Amino acid sequence: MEPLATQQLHDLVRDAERAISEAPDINALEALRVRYLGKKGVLTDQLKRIGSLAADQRPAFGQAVNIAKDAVAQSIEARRDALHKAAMQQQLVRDHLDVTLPGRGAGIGGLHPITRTLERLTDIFLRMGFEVADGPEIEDDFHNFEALNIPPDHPARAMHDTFYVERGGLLRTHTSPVQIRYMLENPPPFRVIAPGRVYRCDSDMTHTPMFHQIEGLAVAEKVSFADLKGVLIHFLQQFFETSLEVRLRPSYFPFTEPSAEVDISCVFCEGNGCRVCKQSGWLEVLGCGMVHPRVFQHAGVDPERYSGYAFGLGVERMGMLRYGVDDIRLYFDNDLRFLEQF
Ligand code: 2NM
Repeated sequence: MEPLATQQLHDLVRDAERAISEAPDINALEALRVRYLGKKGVLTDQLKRIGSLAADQRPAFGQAVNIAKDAVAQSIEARRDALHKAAMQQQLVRDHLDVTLPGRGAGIGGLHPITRTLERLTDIFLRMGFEVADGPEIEDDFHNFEALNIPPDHPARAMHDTFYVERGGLLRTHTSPVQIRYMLENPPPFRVIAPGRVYRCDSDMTHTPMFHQIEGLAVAEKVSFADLKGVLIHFLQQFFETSLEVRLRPSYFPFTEPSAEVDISCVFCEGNGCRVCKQSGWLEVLGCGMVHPRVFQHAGVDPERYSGYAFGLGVERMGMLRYGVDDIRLYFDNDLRFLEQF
């Protein structure tokens, strides 16, 4: 074989192998493959020289070119392998994950302050022998108004105070209809509280269209106003965890007679006068009274034989006084910075 051609082939392979071993990445390697082994590649071109060689040298030269091409192809494969392994190794280092590190922590949820307050209020009454009753939030005129001796022309019945729904339904404006339903189904004696959502067409600094109430009712023979006072004083001292002062002022509700509004000595200034109690030293916390005989008649209870007391309070307001929440709207914003404080 012509030594020159063989020598050139040798040099080509040597150059190719150096370039391949130094190829920085897969793209560069591919370019080298095209350059040496492609259809118009440097080694493929060598075969075209065959025509210019003596006939007896052609087989050996052809074989030499094929061997050279195989060698280069093998080098490319080896380099491709090496580059692939290096890339994998790099990715392993870059994406290194220490599975033994402690997690970020999901944080545990908590009950909404209204739920907390509702449960706390309910708990105190359960310990005093009350049971819990519930009923529908969509009520009718009879259970929400008529049975409670609220006359047809009473302002609470106006469209702008009550949410009316189709077919004469309405969203209960207090939980008293639960008490009416309870009396219609259970003979005295009993003590029952009705906690739950109530709705009034009202929205400003101190009112939200939905809020929560607990109303209580005790009916038996010879239940007195003194019983009512005793229960309320005990309840308020339990809820606020102090031996605060309790004061009853005469008031009016259509469903009780007599009726009273209940004040406690201000829990913020202990009665000395502050911004919250408007310098009066007293905070109004609930309404109460002796159940009106007409309510008993509507609810199937004999007013000659039985007497009863009833009371009602707002859960949002009680929570605000107990936990120092100064704006009712905070309860409904669902801002975690507020909620996490409970
Ligand atoms: C209050 C104030 C006074 C009350 C009355 C009744 C019922 F159904 F037995 F007649 N339940 N709740 C009542 C009485 C509610 O809220 C300020």
